[in-house]
Amino acid sequence: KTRSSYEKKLECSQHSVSKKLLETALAKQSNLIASADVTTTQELLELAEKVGPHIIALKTHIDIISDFDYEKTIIPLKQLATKYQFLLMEDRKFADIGNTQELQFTSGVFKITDWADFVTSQVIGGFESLDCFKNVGVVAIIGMSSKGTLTTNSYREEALKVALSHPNVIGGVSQNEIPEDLLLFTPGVNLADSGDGKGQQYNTPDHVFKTLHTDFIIVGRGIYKSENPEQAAITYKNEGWNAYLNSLEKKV
Ligand code: UP6
Repeated sequence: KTRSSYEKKLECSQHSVSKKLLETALAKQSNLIASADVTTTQELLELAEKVGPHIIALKTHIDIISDFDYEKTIIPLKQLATKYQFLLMEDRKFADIGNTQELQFTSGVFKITDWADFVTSQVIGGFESLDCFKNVGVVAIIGMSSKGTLTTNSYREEALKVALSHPNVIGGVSQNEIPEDLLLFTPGVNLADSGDGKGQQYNTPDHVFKTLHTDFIIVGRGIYKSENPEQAAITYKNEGWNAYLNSLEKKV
């Protein structure tokens, strides 16, 4: 079985954020999302500056930034996103009732709605809990990469029904193949390690393109913990792009 190309997916995509992601992937010949799991504004901006040219999106956990300040953190981050043409993905993994998610999305100090191009959300709160993410794309958490996760087969099936039916959802995070109508985002990617001693489980870019037909790889420590994050980003970008090209050709 072969997979659809990014060009084909772009033709079929309905959501403006899916289109932007696929257009960026094709323009930069990259399917790499860097996960910026750093804890200061300076580290965040330095990382974005180094990896920006090579990625299609920067994934944040904005609530781990200890000196967060909208003016000093978000404004320069948005400028870098424009300069280097990448999207901002806030990995908030919302998991509450719609009203609370709406407040978490729009209020507090982070005001995610004002700057994120797309966000991650659990679908455990059901279909209507996703209605509040009107101005962004949602990536639904379908399956997790950690050892012992409760995202079993039957959970994933039900989660996919919600994701496929909701107009705000552009894709899913999963370690399993999902229907092609959704973009597939796969974390747990590392070329050097197989785990982190805290439950994380890693695969190579080649593996996730070949077996899951993923669309985008998410790499955290493989890049930001590396001695040379820019070089690491280039390596993951090239590995990811070659793995994508191979997955187009090879019959699996
Ligand atoms: N992430 C996973 N697995 C999931 C969902 N999300 O690892 O199933 C996120 C983590 C982290 C990043 O929250 O930000 O992807 C992976 O980082 P790493 O490459 O350093 O392990």
